Amino acid sequence: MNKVVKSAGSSAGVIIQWAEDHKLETCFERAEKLKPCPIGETGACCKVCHMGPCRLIGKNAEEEARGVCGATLSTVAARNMVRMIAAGTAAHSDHARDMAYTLLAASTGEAKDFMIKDVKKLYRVADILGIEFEGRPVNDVGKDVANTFLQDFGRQLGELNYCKRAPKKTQERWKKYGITPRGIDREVVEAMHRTAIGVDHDPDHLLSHGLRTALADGWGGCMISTDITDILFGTPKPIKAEASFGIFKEDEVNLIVHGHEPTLAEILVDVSSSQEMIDYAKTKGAKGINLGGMCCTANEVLMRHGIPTAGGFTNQELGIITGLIDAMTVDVQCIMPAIVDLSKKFHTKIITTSPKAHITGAVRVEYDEHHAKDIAKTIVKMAIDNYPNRKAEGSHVTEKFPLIGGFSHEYIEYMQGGRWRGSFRPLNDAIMAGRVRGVVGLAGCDNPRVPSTGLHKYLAVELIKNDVLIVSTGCGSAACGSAGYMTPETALELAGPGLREVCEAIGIPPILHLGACVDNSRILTIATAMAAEGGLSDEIAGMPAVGIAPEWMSEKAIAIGCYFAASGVPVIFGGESPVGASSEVTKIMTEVWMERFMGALHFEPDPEKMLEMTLNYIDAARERLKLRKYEPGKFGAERVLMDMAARREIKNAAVPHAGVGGINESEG
Ligand code: SF4
Ligand code: MSK
Repeated sequence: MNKVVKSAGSSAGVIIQWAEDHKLETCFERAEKLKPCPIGETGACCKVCHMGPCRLIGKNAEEEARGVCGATLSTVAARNMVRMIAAGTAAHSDHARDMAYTLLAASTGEAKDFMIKDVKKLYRVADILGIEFEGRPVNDVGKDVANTFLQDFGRQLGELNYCKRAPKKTQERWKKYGITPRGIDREVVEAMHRTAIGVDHDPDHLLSHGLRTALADGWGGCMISTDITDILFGTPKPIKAEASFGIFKEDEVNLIVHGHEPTLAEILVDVSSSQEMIDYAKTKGAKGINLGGMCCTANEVLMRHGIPTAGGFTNQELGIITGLIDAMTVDVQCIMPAIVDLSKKFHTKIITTSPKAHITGAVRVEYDEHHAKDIAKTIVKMAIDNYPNRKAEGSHVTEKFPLIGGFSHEYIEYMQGGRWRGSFRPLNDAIMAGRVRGVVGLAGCDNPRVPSTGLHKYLAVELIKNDVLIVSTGCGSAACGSAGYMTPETALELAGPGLREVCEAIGIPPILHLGACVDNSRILTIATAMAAEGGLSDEIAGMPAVGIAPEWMSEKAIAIGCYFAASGVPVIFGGESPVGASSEVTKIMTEVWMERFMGALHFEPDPEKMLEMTLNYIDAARERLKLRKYEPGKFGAERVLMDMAARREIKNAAVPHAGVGGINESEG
């Protein structure tokens, strides 16, 4: 019998085999043993009250099955979906709330280890928020920005500050269907209220509030988090990094940051590279300190400092099994509690840092932004002190791949024309001419229930072959980076002729790493800029663009999928549908949302069908926009994309910077 492939990552496969040979259990084995409950999997189980749980199953369940209270299958499936959206929104947005408080504390001087690094971004954000900034002290503006964002959480009426960033027509659609979000906390609370026993029972009505909650995530929590992180730590610009397990060093202290929050990790970047700590590491026999990352905390420090990543969600246990991690800090979200027991089989210290999250058996060093540097020093010292305890055992692999990350919305604009002529015109023109067929956001988790990272890899290659430009975030980026796809050379080797020319002219990879999961908000700002640029759709809806999360597992992914659908993007998720038991709910989320918003949320487990659906959506949008029919290798006339030499000519007044892979650095 053929052995089941558990991960499509070559190094991951080696480590999984080593773990099996050494009787170590991982999520891959647990996923095999523990099959999903078929009732819960399709949304047919209700447990919102203690007359249940009610399982709405049977031959004619859709027509006949009722819970003890009389709830139909459609009500139950819709309620389950809305609760997932609420939980995902709460996670991103609670992270954003902490970022707002850090900005406030940095601006008042209470968090002395933080300061506003990107003043230009602060001013841009202040401008959008209608906050006066000219001639004012930077910290005063920072305080006003933080306080204005904080109002978005508790606002009861009106609308979120950032709704106005969306194209006018997109806003009008939200108003027409009553889904403009008011306050983030309000939408989450109302979602929980409506889905409690005996409240909202109409599936469409329920799901509309689900969309309003999801919009509070996308244009609220996620966007606030992205912008404040840029303000505090710098707006990303292209930067070299590496990915996969070969980033661990045999002769240095390996300290890994895992989770989602960037604040402590930023300070750890500083502290771990300080001479004081390097000297201390040497006293313990190490040559230095190697800071690396996992999941989205990794993406945050990769985007701004080029800190290497050991990969996404399903790599966390495998990293420990290398035996090379001396300490792993974990903050919030996507942390498997299993890593604590596993770490005890090696020497690795798991350190929980968030006041909101602890795992029994882990070491606890609680993070407090008012003493960030001292806490970071304690953590780095713990990792160094643990280095001499490292044993030779573990599955050491040395494979790693170079990647280029750091594609913020601001940089993508800059790279299309330089400091003076930056715009989205060249991208829009390339799409109009058929050189770029469309754009796909390839995002979401990796998942042990499929050959992990395999669907990301398959779709990434097939899409770029078909001249589709990919923007990626979260574990989608980790999967592509760990496969070596995030380099400009990939365009030469794998991309279709049109996309290859565009990537060559600008010097970019065909898959642009936009950052962490919260940075999906960057895709919203890019789509808005493309709409404003003209020539395509004048709203997000109708663009030749699709969102895909082929291996999703988190409720956060559901919230993201729904905010894209409500913003006008067709979205395709992998795996079995969590509302599959109800054809009514499935219809609402595909056909009804398509009619109202030109967005949808599909679930499709077959990757080939996902690809087909994606290309069909893109081609249908091209046809609607009356763009040239896409034919590989045949393009219409368009403006010439400026290469480096041409750009230098028009930019002689600008200060030249060192390029990365043919890309100039942004001015800020
Ligand atoms: Fe059952 Fe209704 Fe209670 Fe749900 S709310 S568990 S369907 S009785
Ligand atoms: S970390 S939400 S596994 S993308 Fe953002 Fe990855 Fe999914 Fe977590």
